[in-house]
Amino acid sequence: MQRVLITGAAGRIGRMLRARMPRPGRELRLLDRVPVDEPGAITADVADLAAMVAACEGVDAVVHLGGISGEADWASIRDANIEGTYAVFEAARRAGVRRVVYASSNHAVGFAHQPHDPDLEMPDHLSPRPDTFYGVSKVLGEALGSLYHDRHGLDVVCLRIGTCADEPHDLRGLSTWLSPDDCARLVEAALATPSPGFRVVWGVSANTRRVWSLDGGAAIGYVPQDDAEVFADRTGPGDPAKDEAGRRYVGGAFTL
Ligand code: 15L
Repeated sequence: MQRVLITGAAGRIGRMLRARMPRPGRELRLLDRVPVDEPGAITADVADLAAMVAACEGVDAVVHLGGISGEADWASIRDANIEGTYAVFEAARRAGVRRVVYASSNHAVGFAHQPHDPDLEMPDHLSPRPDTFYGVSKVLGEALGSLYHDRHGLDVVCLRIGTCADEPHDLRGLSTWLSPDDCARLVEAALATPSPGFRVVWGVSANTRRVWSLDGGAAIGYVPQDDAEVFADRTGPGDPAKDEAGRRYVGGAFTL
């Protein structure tokens, strides 16, 4: 039996994965700070180390989605995302969990310039250039992953997720979209790939307008199937400042 703990199971991506990850021979252990309406689900704050150690008992891998998924004041980001991600890695170590798949974000590098030439793809592991306190928390989460790999031998795959939604909502999203099905494919690849060590991988679909590389994903066996271009007809220009930010920077409107 493979046991996978999903933190943030009640959130947007958590709900997408809960619908796509069940399979024979796998137990999904769901955790969120708000109750999840599933048998055996755990209600706990990811920053509660004792609760996280208990939740990690007997687990093979953690998919860590929990925390705040956008910009907020520093204290909130610190408590939920930084303390929470520390507690997840430390609990995984104490409980002997071998692998953590960490939902990082493109906002860890949000102020990186998008290439002018769409043939020049951006590599997976760009140096940190956060666009918000939220982005800073994702940089710190990746740094914790690197530390827990180097010092304690955990396998850690950090996914710099783009726009994970049922469909893109603006022009930037035609490039940055990660479909729910591709999100599940990416997480499955991160769970299945043998001995990944520490890696940072873009989370993006096979979008025609994509400028983020799929090489890191390919290296762990991720084969995206979806392309945001099918939504292009109904995705026109929006707020000009936001569209321009999306053309200019990885993080789009988060940089404004
Ligand atoms: C993220 O990291 C956010 O969680 C999500 O709400 C989107 O804003 C997404 O990035 C994006 O960049 O589109």
